[in-house]
Amino acid sequence: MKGNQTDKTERTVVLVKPDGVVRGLVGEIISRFERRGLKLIALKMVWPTREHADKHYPSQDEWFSSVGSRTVDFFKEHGVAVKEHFGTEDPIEIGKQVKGWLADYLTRSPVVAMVLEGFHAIAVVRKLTGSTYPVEAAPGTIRGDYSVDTPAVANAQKRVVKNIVHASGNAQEAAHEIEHWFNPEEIHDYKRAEEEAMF
Ligand code: 3AN
Repeated sequence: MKGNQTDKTERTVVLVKPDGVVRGLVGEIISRFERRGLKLIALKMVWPTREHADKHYPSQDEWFSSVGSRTVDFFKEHGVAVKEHFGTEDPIEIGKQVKGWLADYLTRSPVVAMVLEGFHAIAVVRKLTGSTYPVEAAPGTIRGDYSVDTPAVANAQKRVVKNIVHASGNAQEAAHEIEHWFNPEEIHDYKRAEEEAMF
């Protein structure tokens, strides 16, 4: 154990996506993580290539299926046939279409990539970020405070749901994303002033 680090100390990646950057929300977003007590240990602005954007997201059927199933459930709940938008009801095929839109979308403008460190950081950041579809995200979360975008509109326009930020979904994604966006020397180790007081 080093300082206040324990086995519950985690690192996670947040991207401010093109909609967050062009709407001028970068400072607001970073400050929400900072004030919660998460430590910013890496930060950069990058204009991703299509290939870099594509490799950010998993290509396993499990991930496609999870993105697709959530989409199917959303349309069922709202009484709209998912086939109207995607031409299929297969969650894996739907997930693949969404991934294509995502990779295109991430190349639209620079994104801001960061690594945050803290106790249970992956789950804490996901809570601050809010549900995937802003229309369903709780007030007080980033997505719930700054957007009402919905698949009902996004998919009719054949585009991603613009939900301002990406946050690693689990430890495996976090490990991949840290390596994907940062070199080891771009990640910093320092002590925050209030660490003594908080823990
Ligand atoms: P999260 O970003 O909350 O982890 P995932 O991993 O299920 O959500 O989805 C990845 C991204 O795909 C989301 N952030 C969102 O931008 C986009 N997305 C998910 N479902 C749809 C959909 N039905 N239509 C358009 N974009 C979607």
